Amino acid sequence: MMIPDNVFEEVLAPATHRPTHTHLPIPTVTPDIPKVYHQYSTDVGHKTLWVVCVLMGISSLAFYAMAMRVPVQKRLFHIITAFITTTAFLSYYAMATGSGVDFHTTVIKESKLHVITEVVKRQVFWARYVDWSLTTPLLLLDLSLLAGLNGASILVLMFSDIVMILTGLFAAFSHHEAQGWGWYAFACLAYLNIVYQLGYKGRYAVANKDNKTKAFFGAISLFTLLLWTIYPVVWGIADGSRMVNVDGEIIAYAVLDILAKPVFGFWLLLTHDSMSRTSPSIGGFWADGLSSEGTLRVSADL
Ligand code: RET
Repeated sequence: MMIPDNVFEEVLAPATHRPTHTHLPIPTVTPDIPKVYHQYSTDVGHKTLWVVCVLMGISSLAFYAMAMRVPVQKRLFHIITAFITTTAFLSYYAMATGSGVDFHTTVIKESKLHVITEVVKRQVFWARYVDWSLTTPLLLLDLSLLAGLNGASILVLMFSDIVMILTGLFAAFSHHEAQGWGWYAFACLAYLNIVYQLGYKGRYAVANKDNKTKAFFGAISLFTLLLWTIYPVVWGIADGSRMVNVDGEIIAYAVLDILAKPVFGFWLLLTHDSMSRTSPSIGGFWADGLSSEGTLRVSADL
């Protein structure tokens, strides 16, 4: 899209903001006509979206190829990780081709007089939130399985994660600033619970594993938590306070997404493959399907 960022436009105050009660005294402070700012992405943002789309596609192909090279019993991490980058590929394709994006209007009022001083119409790429609501639980699942976290903690992690992303989406589309920061606070609380579950419960669970797995989980979970903490910071300065323009936001999320998905994925799968003797093997339904389980039960009865 070649529309310049921060296009400035002055409009007449909407009818609802013009005084209608003629019997009232003439106000001593005449409200200014609100200014409308448009914040769009430009060619730089558009190209960045395409670059990330291609990188996510290539990584997905590499992860599927890596999955095929290991026996099905050892493929769980490969499949989860390939699904993560495939979802990101689809979401970046949507954003690069102009889908999954909408305009969000924020009305800024002068605090005491409640007079509208500014109206900002900014592009919000909601496809990101669809992507994150699918991929962040999968990223956490990768880490939970690596640590050997119990089912209850995994469920709590998944729920907190979905709450974090959905409240983040509500924050992005809030009607006014205070409401938006309220949603943001809920999302941050959910994120703190993720940090607790992964950082505390995860470390506790991995303590029963071998030294290599312990060290690897320590490193990759720290990398993940540090990286994930940057997302709400970017949100705060981009969508939240609009200090960073839309291109800056696209570039920041692009770097973070590449680190959080393809880099994380290659690190996880290459290390997992190199530890193949100690990594868990999943048999039963995962490897053999339902029919062979039935056969086993019949023969066991005889
Ligand atoms: C939001 C805004 C509201 C507050 C918080 C957020 C956290 C988002 C996170 C996203 C992680 C995304 C990843 C994507 C990978 O491609 C929703 C930005 C806390 C942690 C890892």
